[in-house]
Amino acid sequence: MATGQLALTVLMGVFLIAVAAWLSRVEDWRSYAPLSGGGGYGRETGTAHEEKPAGLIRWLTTVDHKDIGILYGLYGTIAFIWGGLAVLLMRVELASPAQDVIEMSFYNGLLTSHGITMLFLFATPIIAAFSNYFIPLLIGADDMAFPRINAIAFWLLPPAAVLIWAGFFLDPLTGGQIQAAQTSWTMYTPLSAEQANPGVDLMLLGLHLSGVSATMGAINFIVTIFTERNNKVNWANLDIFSWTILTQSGLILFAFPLLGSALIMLLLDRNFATTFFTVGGGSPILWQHLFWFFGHPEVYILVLPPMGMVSYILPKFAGRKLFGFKFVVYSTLAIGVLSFGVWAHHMFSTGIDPRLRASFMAVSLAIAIPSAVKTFNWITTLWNGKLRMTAPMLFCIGFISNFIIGGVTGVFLAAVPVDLVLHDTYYVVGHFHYIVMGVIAFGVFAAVYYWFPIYTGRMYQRTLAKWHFWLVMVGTNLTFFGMLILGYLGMPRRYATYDFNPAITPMQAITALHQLATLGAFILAIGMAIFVWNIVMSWIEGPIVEDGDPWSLKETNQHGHEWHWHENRVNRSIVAADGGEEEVATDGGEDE
Ligand code: HEM
Ligand SMILES: [Cu+2]
Repeated sequence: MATGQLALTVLMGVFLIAVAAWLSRVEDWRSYAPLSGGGGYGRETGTAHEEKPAGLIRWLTTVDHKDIGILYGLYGTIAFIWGGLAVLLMRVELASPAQDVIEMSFYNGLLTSHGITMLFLFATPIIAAFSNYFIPLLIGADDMAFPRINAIAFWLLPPAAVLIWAGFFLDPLTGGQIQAAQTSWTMYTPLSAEQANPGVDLMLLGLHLSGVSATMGAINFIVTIFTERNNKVNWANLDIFSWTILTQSGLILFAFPLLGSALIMLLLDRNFATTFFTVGGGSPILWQHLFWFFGHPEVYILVLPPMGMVSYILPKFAGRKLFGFKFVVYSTLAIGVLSFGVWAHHMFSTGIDPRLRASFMAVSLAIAIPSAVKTFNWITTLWNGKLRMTAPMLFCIGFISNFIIGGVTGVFLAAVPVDLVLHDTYYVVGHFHYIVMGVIAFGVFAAVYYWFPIYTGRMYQRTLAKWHFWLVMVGTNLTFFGMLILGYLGMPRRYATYDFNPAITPMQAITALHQLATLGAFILAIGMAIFVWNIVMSWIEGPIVEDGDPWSLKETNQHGHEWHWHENRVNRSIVAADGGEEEVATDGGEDE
């Protein structure tokens, strides 16, 4: 035994030295991608760039930040569809009180997969889609600081998804030996430690991989924003979106490695008889501390960049600069710092020390202050503005109104006595969906429409975009406001069936609210189908944007770096069409 271990240790040492030796021989590992600009302009003129291989090989080997951004976007969209279909099935089951459509264990699998997918495979990557594409353009850099690490970070994600979803595919293949994990996205122990289903292990491994990917991306963004800025871009005039990505990356750096460690500990508990989280040896509460020390910052990891998008886009259609820019930056940093001090508000009902509870309540209420600062800044930016109700603007306004509901319900939950009543009811589900669907997804939609001409060179169909907005806005509020009321009526979350004592709550009210929520979910799904259709069709055959300033931003002096880059590209392709010389792409290095 001892000699075996010794041999293994020596082997590992040799291996590590070999890796180090190899790395030291790889020259220029901090290399740059070829000058970007091959992103597809010139397609219309037939002067495609030679520097990138064509077709599938290009997408498999690309290290261009714009290509990687698009890959992240495609990935996030697929994950959103998967998570959306899962939830539609769940909502169908919940439309009636009895268990009549799907198996309860399947419901639990869907519930787990929906949460994990939406948070780790949709929301995190979809933000990376925008940051990868636009941060270098916004700060006047050629590319990310480490283009290859950027590509590696993305390519860790497809295997992560395969592992996370593996249980669903392997269930029929293995005759039920390996099933989808049924731990819920919080993976609370002892349930998750004791569930003897290899599907859980596969999911934990996939989750670990997705965390490694996010951490690699975060390091890349921090280095890029610190070292690759064009010399005209200093900290004082760094745009608000880059500020939020910088803060987000800082949060990822502290939060995700912790999740990774906790996942490893859980895997060890499951497979190697350690006792970190067991009832006898360790403590299930330890899991909750570790999980939520990651989990609460995670929600700000997801919400800060969309806040940055809205802070960036809203002023463009309000015709005036963002009100109190500095305070929007400060509030971003304040939320970033505070978010690490509130995790135990998810644990008020676990029996932790009441003094601890009180201090966590205080910090949680304090976080409302920087959040309110942001909200008032957005509203003040709108005030007396010359509003243009384009699709991105509609989504920005929807974002703010949903954020107010999501935020205020959160303040309620931060109060210990209120939380003790509402914990683990649908009120919680309603609260966080106002944020994840009504805020995070809305910010993303605003950004998709706002930047559409840049990454496609075309314009989307505006009428369809407005249909998308109204369906999603109505669907979100119908579904999740219904859930807030369900929570007040005492409906617990995570159940596939329900039954109530009429003396407490009439069954008809519960059923009707569930049906309302199901209706809302389907309205949402129709809106999303229109969105995907619009994006795909407009990408293929939308009208080509030949204007360097399609949103008329020059009028209000808000033509940012990325549009400058776009304008250069448009001009270049016009020159090329004339048979003239092509200039070298400079990625919008100059100021506007
Ligand atoms: C598209 C419309 C959506 C609908 C109709 C919807 C609906 C639901 C429902 C019914 C549940 C299960 C509640 C329960 O039984 O306890 C749930 C859970 C969850 N959803 Fe969504 N959802 C949507 C979008 C999203 C998005 C965009 C995200 C993330 C970005 C998300 C993240 C989550 C998470 C993390 C959970 C698990 C929460 C927990 O158990 O702690 N959802 N959702
Ligand atoms: Cu929290």
